[in-house]
Amino acid sequence: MFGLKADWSREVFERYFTIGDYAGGEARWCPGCGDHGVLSAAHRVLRDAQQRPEMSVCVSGIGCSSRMPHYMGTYGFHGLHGRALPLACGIKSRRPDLDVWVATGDGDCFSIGTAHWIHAIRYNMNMTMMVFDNSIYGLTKAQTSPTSPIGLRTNTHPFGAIINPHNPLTVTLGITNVSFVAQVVDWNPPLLYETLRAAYNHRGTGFVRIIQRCPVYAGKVAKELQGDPSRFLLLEHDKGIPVDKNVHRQFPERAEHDPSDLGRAFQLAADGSRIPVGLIYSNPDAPCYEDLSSRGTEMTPEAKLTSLNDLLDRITI
Ligand SMILES: Cc1ncc(C[n+]2csc(CCOP(=O)(O)OP(=O)(O)O)c2C)c(N)n1
Ligand code: SF4
Ligand SMILES: [Mg+2]
Repeated sequence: MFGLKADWSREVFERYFTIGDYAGGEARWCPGCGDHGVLSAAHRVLRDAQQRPEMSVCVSGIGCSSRMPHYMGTYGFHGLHGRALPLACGIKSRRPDLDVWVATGDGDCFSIGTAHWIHAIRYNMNMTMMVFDNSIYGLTKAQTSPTSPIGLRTNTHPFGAIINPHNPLTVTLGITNVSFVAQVVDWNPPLLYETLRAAYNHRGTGFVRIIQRCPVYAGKVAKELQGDPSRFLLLEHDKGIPVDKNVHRQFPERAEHDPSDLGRAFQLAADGSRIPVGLIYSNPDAPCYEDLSSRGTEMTPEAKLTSLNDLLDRITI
């Protein structure tokens, strides 16, 4: 313990927070599930930021990945299917002082939650948005998701998925006021950590699509990708995600990409021949909705009542 520091109306002890302080209940995901790595990376980001656990909240929808709030030692809200983002935006607009982490799946975000995805990106509230994309509905045991590749056999398409998957990157890049788009795989811990850290430190909605292994229901998808690193293109730049030689070893194909170049970001996202990993687009100057919507949160209850009465008096006849 290092001493006393004022916090709201009470005094708290300042101390060093360890990974254990950010961990919640024991993670019940299947062995080999990529979600474990994402959880560890998020714990590390918070530990390295020394954010107080009670100043963070993890919000989710429904799905295997959406169980994340249970495994965080922060506040949490396990919401309804597809509704992680409106919950997160609501929390952020009333409590802009809290860190908000969103955990959502490819079904949760790109299917039932599509409308919220579009609007939340435009609102650009300061939060870290992790989309765990395993190309399948995992929790409900293998239905086709919007990102299931053609030919993937699922319970809803037993002879294989029949239309091309959604491209979440081009969709997100096309939304007005988009401010941060990154893509990463769950099986490269240093890149995963650095990407989540960059999203966390970015002011605005840090959209991170995490290509995630579901060995139980979509094992073939990730296995093919893991077995062929030349499918990926690692994006590098001074303004991008920091990478070291361990990351280089896993990604032999690399390109310089300035993340402020939206046109090039689109090209990279749309190019079906390579899967970009790293920071695809970033605009730190995009306005954040909560800067406007949180006006008045600092007012006392008495001041709020007076201002409400003034307003009503103005329209009284
Ligand atoms: C309104 C509603 N519709 C459908 C469901 C059933 N359901 C629960 S999770 C889920 C899909 C989860 O897939 P995804 O978001 O990709 O998460 P994963 O389990 O793969 O991590 C569905 C369809 C539900 N809980 N609520
Ligand atoms: S079903 Fe798939 S996504 Fe769900 S916990 Fe198991 S491995 Fe992970
Ligand atoms: Mg899924």
